[in-house]
Amino acid sequence: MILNKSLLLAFGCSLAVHSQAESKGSVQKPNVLFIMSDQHNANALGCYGNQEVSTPNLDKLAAKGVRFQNAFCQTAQCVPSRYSIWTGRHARSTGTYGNGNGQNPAENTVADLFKKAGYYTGTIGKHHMIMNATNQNHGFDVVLVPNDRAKPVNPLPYDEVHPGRSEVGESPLPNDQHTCGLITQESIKFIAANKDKPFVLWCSFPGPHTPITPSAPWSRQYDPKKLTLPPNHLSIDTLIPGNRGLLTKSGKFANDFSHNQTLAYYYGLVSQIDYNIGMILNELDRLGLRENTIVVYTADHGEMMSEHRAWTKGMTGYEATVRVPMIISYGKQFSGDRKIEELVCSIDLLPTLLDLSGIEIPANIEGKSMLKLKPGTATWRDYAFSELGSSTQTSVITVRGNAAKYVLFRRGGQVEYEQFFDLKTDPWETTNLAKDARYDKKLNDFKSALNAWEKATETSEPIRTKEKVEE
Ligand SMILES: [Ca+2]
Repeated sequence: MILNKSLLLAFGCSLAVHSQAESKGSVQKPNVLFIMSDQHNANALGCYGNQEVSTPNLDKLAAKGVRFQNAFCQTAQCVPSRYSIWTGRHARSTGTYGNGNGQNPAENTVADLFKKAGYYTGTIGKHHMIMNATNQNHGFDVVLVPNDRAKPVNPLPYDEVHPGRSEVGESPLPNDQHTCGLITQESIKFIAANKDKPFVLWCSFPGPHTPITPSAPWSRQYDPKKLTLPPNHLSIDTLIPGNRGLLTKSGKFANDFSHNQTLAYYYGLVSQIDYNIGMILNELDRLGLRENTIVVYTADHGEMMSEHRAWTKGMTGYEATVRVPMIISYGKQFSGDRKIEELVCSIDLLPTLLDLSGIEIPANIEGKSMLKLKPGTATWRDYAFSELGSSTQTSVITVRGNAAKYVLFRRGGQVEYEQFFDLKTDPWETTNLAKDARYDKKLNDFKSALNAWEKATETSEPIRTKEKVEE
């Protein structure tokens, strides 16, 4: 519900005391519906140009909003990436470098900040954080993690296919008993119960991360024989540190057709998630909340999805893992079926949400409010940084420019291997130009940018934890 000007004038005095956003002369506080999935390759969406996967609801959301063609997560691993999204800060700043690290209760999360501004906050689905009294559940009033834990029936042969050492196959459960459906039902309940308050709902699907187990009919929606593998499917850089581990973690894939079969299930799970997102958005429409709700869709990182023959994520800087889908739909600023080509980061989401809601952006947030992004002007940013691991130990840092990318692998803090890709001529990252003298100058620009970023960015010790976090 949007209040028109005359209503605001008529009730201006009483409204003014209700919220910061209203006191600034804008309308009532917007709700936030933040929908995310896990390990969603940005190429696996219709609205990102894929003609084989079916994502009608996300396509519709993109058509009402804005989609970012070049959005990058700050770490291609669950916990650090999610915590960067929650805090608007890089992993090296929060100290949550990897899935084995805890979180610093002194950090301000999205839920802490919105709760302080009078919002009711919920996280439903995979949050992957340590939730306890010390960190006050990171500011969330409601924490629900529905999970069916069902094993697939007739999975693909495990000795051949086991992305992330998990199974791939059809779930025995229908959608309403599947994790996807359970999260959707709880999300719909949350929205209906809180329709009269400003709320933040973090709705987080654990798929299409492994195990890749869609329900019927989505498990049977795609004919593996008709699916196209990515153009870089056969391109492997055997010199990448950990490349063997990456492939071992994916499965043997001795039979090439296994890639198509896995892709059919992966697309199936993407389509099942899309169906559920459609149900949640329908509920927003039914309750008349759509106009006053900021809707975001993104993922914590990508999935190799058979690019470079791998099925996982991990220690690489490839687009498949660091690039993420990102769609925002709200108001005039984020509408009109627009495609934005500028480099944006997962850490930009929190300051953008705060800005849209009239809440002050804390000074230590490292992302930028996308309200300041003027497409086509050179005022935004030249590089996006992603990092997995600690820079003093084993790590991979990706420096993504607008048309090229530098990837630095370190061991013991020392350079172990480098990649450089000219994304204009080689968007699928098949030719490493790091040793090509013609690119020396350009490569040095990227190294200088990395050096400057490392100097400027706050660095914390890794947060140790004894509490086990499942992947
Ligand atoms: Ca993840």
